[in-house]
Amino acid sequence: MTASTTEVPQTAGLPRRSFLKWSGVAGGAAALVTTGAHFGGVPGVGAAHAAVAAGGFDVDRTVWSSCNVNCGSRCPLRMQVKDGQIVRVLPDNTGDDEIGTQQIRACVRGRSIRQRIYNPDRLKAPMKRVGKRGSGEFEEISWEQAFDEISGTITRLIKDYGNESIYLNYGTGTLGGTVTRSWPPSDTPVARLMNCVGGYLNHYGDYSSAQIAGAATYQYGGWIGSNSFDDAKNATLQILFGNNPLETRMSGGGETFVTQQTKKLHNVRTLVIDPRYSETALGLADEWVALRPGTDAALVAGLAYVMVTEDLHDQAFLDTYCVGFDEAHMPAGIPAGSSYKSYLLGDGPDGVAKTAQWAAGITGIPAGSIIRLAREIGTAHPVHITQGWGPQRHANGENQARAIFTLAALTGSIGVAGGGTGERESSYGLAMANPFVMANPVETSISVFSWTDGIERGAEMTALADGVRGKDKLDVPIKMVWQYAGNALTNQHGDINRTAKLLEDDSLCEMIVVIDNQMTVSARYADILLPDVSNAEQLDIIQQGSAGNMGYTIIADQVIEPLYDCKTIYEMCTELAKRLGVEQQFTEGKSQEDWVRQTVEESQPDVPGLPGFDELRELGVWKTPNPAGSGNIALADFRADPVANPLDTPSGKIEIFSELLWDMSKTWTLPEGDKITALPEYIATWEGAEAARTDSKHPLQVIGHHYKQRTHSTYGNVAWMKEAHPQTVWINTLDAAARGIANDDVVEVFNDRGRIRLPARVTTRIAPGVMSVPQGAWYDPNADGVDVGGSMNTLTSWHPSPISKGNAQHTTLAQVEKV
Ligand SMILES: Nc1nc2c(c(=O)[nH]1)N[C@H]1C(S)=C(S)[C@@H](COP(=O)(O)OP(=O)(O)OC[C@H]3O[C@@H](n4cnc5c(=O)[nH]c(N)nc54)[C@H](O)[C@@H]3O)O[C@H]1N2
Ligand SMILES: Nc1nc2c(c(=O)[nH]1)N[C@H]1C(S)=C(S)[C@@H](COP(=O)(O)OP(=O)(O)OC[C@H]3O[C@@H](n4cnc5c(=O)[nH]c(N)nc54)[C@H](O)[C@@H]3O)O[C@H]1N2
Ligand code: SF4
Ligand SMILES: [Mo]
Repeated sequence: MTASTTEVPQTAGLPRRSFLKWSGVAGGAAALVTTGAHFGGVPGVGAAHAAVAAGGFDVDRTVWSSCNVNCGSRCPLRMQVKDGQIVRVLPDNTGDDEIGTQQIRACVRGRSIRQRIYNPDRLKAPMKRVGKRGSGEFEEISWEQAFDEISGTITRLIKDYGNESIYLNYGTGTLGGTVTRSWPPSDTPVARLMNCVGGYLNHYGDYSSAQIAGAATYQYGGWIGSNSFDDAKNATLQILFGNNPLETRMSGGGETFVTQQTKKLHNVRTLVIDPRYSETALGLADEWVALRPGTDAALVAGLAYVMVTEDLHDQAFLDTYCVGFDEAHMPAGIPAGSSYKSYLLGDGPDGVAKTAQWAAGITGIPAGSIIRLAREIGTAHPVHITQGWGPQRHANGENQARAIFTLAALTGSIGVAGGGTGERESSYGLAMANPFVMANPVETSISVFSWTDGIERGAEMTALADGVRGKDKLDVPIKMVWQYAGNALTNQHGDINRTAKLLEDDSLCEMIVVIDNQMTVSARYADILLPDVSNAEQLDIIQQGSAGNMGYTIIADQVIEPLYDCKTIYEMCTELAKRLGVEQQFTEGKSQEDWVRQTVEESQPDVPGLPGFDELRELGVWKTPNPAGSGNIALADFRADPVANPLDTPSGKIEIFSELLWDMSKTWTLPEGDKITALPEYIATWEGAEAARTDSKHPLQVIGHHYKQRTHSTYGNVAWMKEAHPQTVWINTLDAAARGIANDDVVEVFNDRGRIRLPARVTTRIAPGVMSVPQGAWYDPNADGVDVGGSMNTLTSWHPSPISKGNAQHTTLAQVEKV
């Protein structure tokens, strides 16, 4: 494939989702009606400064705070203080146990937050690197010196290289905050500071959902979500593809409660399609369908072949609402044999019929099961289909996601109650304002996953080869990285050993500023390390809580004084703004509390019933049910009238064949073996299921599921959590037996990029040929370079996905041996 001057399609832009990162948020503010009720609640218990003795503890006061990490929930926490110290953490006690009015009970992590706040790893004073970068050698410096050095470097870099040389790295440690918010970059205090001095190099996409966001853009014209989980009660069949709400949405504010209750009350038959027998398979599934990672598009093709040849698909739906299913519904000028039906029947360029036997050979699911499942799916209506983000965090992730959307189209269940689009479930959230955000004068952005390329070879990166947006190419490499509340500088990015080596060379990236409150893996790579307070040490508003059919907001008050010599991010950015001559622009003369008050005031018109700041502060958490009633139905308006409510695709319809991708497949330059296809075809990739069978050195696929011990790396240094949920590698009994590995044996998992050491969990809960290393453990190389922390990213690579240039971190091959 060759590069040409064709423009990057506009639709390639990640559609700006509402503030809620975790779900396609239902509707807008306009139709919102609310009861304005604060559900239940014991008067006085929530009051910020009331003296409360609870559970026999003698405490001075109970203060509403929160857990703001990036786990898909946002939990209110009631922190009890005695003599200036948090002595006890209690969950939400407002509401009841009904869907839509439930208590937002914190999970085990939030309840152990004291061990994070008072952790021995807490950063205590500003520090400057003295040894080689990454050596972990620092000396304490004054705040004055830290601010002077950072502002001096920013001024020099802007003069020498321009604002595009300064990058804000991904970080979601305070995703729930508003003034303290750490992602998206545009909404952070660091961005506000940089915008006052000309802007910064932005990123698009995120480590969570880069590929599915790209997929949704081409197939649906943007991020539309699927029906909410409580709507599954209206289905005859529920299917979850790599969707694990019982572990990844763990609180009463998450989907754990909604999915469990819906299943309990309505008992709709449920399939979980996942290489692992996940917590969700355990808790919800009537049938677990175990497949090889990265093969969902092959499974869908096998199912679709049976449905189409047995006439079990919804032809009328496909004719009316879709482009590209069959030859009669193709864009003009596309060669014959390019439709999805032709692909299925073997009438396309590859000449291969996608029979159940064909799919069985790729997915590892028996052909008989595929035929049975196809008949079940084809005769059930409506079918509630959602996918998590496991299927798309792969080298062929865009096609994985699009294939699952296509299955939803074949069932004709899109836009109806009990159906779904095949995207991730949506949930209801409040339309809150965020007055703190300022526009970035720089329009250039790179994919979230390509910042290491930006350091290594930034000026060579182009739109058509690397997905640079806003410009044909980057002019300068990245010279400075801000890492605020993130561990993606190493631990959460691909290939830690390679990343560490890149960062060690301080002639490339000249300045790294890390702002965290723990001595994390990424913090070791800082030139200047700034100790932030924890959220218990400052006031903020947690805007976008959302649980199924309930939206909520939390005023997280200051519980204790800042520990050690820590400062708030607002104070840090204000001091830097002062030195850069933009203090007035940055603060507008306002305090942090002023910004929180303004956020409430500006939100009130769009969130009817939202109390004022002072009342909210007393209430702590304020909840309101979805005014539209139970169950959000994605694309209901499109289903009702596709002409009046077209999608944002070029055709206005669901594009099973995407002409934009067709053009990209001819104009983009891709690494050898990578492929962009106009149809949601199965693509065998580097380090994929088929590569495993021919790679004698590294014959096992490894995924890194999201684990209850941690939220990524956060809480990874909390003793209670490590004890309750230890780090282990999941290995199938057959693979373990073949290698003489018994349960609890210490093993090493390795490939050419690295080696990790951890105990084995030998289990039939994972498919043969597959391992899983829960992602987020803290990288900890010993003298031999073996990572005894057991971090998944010691094994992953930098190789991005073809369309979104996203992180394909679940696509990894390795071998395992007993130590
Ligand atoms: N192999 C593999 N890698 C993955 C994934 C995967 O599935 N597999 N998942 C990816 C995904 S989906 C994501 S979202 C990313 C997440 O990557 P990150 O956004 O980097 O998430 P965390 O590791 O939780 O890092 C959050 C950081 O914020 C810090 N923090 C917490 N509270 C505060 C605070 O109040 N102030 C400050 N300044 N800092 C604070 C924490 O100490 C921690 O260092 O990881 C990605 N990496
Ligand atoms: N406890 C906890 N909760 C979290 C997080 C956390 O770290 N800990 N992280 C939060 C964040 S930021 C995010 S983005 C979400 C992540 O949410 P997800 O991305 O959905 O989580 P994963 O665990 O990566 O994947 C979900 C499931 O997909 C399966 N899977 C992997 N590959 C495939 C495949 O090819 N096909 C199919 N069908 N299934 C596959 C995995 O085994 C897993 O059970 O979770 C959030 N919630
Ligand atoms: S980690 Fe998530 S679910 Fe658990 S307490 Fe924190 S916000 Fe709630
Ligand atoms: Mo994520």
